[in-house]
Amino acid sequence: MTEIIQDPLSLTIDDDASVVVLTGAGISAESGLSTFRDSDGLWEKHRVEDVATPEGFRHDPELVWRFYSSRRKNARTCQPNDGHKALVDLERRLKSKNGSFLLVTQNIDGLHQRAGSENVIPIHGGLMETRCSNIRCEDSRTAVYDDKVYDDELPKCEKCSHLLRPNVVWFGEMLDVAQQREAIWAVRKCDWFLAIGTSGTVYPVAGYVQDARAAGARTVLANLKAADNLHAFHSFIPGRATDVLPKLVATTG
Ligand code: BJW
Ligand code: ZN
Repeated sequence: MTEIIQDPLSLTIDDDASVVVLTGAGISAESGLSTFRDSDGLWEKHRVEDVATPEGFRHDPELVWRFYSSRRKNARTCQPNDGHKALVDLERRLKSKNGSFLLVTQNIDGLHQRAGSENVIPIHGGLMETRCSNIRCEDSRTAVYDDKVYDDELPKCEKCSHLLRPNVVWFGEMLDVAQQREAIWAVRKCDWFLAIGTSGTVYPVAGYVQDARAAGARTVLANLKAADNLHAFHSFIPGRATDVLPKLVATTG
């Protein structure tokens, strides 16, 4: 049974705790970015297969680049919110005592990094990064910063002349092995595992809560509504990230 907690102030995360936070699109919603699976979310306006799979990119790269170009435009105008900032405060407090902090984010928007979070793994890639789409080209393994929008002429690799692609992880693609290893390592030895603003539908990260719990962590979901993997958490704090997180961080003792 998952316990429902209405008052985040009732939880105390000790200063010397080891904390892993997993965030999803919900934490950036109040910065003005769309989530995927809520009503009016990105998957209501676009078919996942068309814009977030390697097959979709092969079939219609212009469409995929329009999708990510439009998200680049939106992300440029957005600012980190009080939820992002509360996680920066938590990281600083834990690190200044004897605690540890790792933020694994599924978000590609870069808002955690812009807010000042330091120990961040962007496990689904980066919106403002581009790499070669040809897996035989060495530039397919090195992403470069790129905030340009491509509405008509698509970018090509200088080395092999194949199309460049956004440096994001699409369905059916492997996550970065080193990032996955680092995340799982931390998940298996943390005291607290906090998932924030994520529907718990996308694997492998939706399974991290089970690994954390099996290893003895206290597992907490802070989300607007129940996630698909709610049953795996000890506790659920319903609410908006900007309301819940500043209170959760304030209880660090
Ligand atoms: C608020 C709020 C507020 C709103 N405050 N909260 C095991 C079982 C079944 C399938 C698989 C499995 N293992 C792997 C798979 C296949 C697949 C998968 O998971 N499929 C499932 C959907 C069934 N996974 C993969 O393919 C992954 N690769 C992989 O595992 O490789 C090996 C392999 C391949 C194939 C088969 C088997 C193994 C890759 C996954 C890549 C996901 N990519 C995307 C798009 C790219 C990035 C981008 O364009 O941004 O990543 S999909 C999309 O979903 C995006 C997100 O990062 C991800 C998660 O979404 P998120 O963040 O949870 O958003 P929402 O919208 O779903 O939820 C937001 C929540 O916030 C909601 O609940 C709101 O209520 C809440 N909220 N406002 C707090 N203010
Ligand atoms: Zn190339």
